[in-house]
Amino acid sequence: MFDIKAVRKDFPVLDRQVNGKKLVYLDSAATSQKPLSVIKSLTDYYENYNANIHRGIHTLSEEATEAFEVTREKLRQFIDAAEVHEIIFTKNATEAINLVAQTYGRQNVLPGDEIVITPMEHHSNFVPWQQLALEREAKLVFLPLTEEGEIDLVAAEKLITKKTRIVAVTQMSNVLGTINPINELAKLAHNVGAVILVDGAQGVPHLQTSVRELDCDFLAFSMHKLLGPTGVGVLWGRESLLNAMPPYMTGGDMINSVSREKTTWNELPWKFEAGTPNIADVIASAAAIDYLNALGMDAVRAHEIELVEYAIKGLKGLGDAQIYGPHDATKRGGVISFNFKDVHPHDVGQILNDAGIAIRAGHHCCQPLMRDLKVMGTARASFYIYNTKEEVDILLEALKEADKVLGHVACR
Ligand code: 7TS
Repeated sequence: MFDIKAVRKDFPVLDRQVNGKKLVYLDSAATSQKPLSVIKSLTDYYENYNANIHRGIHTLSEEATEAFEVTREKLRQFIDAAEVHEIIFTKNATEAINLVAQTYGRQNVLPGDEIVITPMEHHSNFVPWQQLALEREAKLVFLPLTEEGEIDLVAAEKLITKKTRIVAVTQMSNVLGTINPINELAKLAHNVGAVILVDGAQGVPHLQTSVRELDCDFLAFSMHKLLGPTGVGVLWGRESLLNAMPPYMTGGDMINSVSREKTTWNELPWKFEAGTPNIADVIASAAAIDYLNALGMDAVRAHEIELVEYAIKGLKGLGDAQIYGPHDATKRGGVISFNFKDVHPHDVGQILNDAGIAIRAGHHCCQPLMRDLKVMGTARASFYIYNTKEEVDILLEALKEADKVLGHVACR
């Protein structure tokens, strides 16, 4: 475990007040807060070596290029990829998934083929596959969930068939918190000759992730959810697959040679990085990875389990809260979606905001799942390394108040 007081000191925003109360930030699943080292890395780049990369032969450009590529190598190690050129920078997880759908997907999915997803996917790992299926006259197949909000593996075995080309699944649900059995799904996909894309937007920030152990084919995530700046997404893919895929966007940097008649593509990873990338934010992402490595991902996970266990117990103690997803903290990540019967989650969110508590309320970009759960939305508290049990207590106290304000009658 780590020293939580020392961790909190590294996040300046945690000192601020909201509505006259000390901020309790419980919305890290939307975006995490950033430590000083990340913020300083950004200003250091702009103050000392701002230059475009991969082109100039001047010192500033060389320094920026080196720092940019250092992040790529750190990411390779962080997710245990075999090759550094398998790491592609995008602007977010959404773009990384779209890249695969529009290149690998278009190339490999034919009429009558099937794309397998789950009902718990974020729209980012849902709409691109739905649109691809419509375009290719392919079928979108949904793996059913159990009552507890876990993927039904027995059903999955029957639904992943020779017709399946792609299985696209989240590593961790941003609503239910469920941690999915990627390894088992990868086996099922590979047994029928399909590939598996893992949406790691929620998983990678919280779980020690090895693409070799998961045995997946693509992994997509966003740095802004793991202490990094906004505007940096990561796509990891197997070298052989990336090499066989056409480019996603064309233009500068991604070419090898251009003539009036013809263009040839640059090698990996640059084939997929057209134009000037998000240099500053990629460079500062290295500080985010260093920060998590220093804490240790095992400790990050242990801290999260402790908080989730504590919060679920507390929420159950309130009596009126319906909690979605598995209740066992070891089977889920640090997001807890809940509802007070009949009370609109936005009202819960508003009252909590008055108490300085930031949660998210709504459909969480998972409208099909909301329909399955038969709710219009949920309130969602999500935790990260800087959250404490005291903050969970503040949340629980504020919910008790909300219960009074919103009327007990509505909650029964
Ligand atoms: N996949 C999952 C599982 C997510 O939770 C999110 C963002 C994304 C993909 C998309 O990430 P982006 O960086 O490309 O936007 N999830 C949320 C959320 O739960 N609240 O705000 C954003």
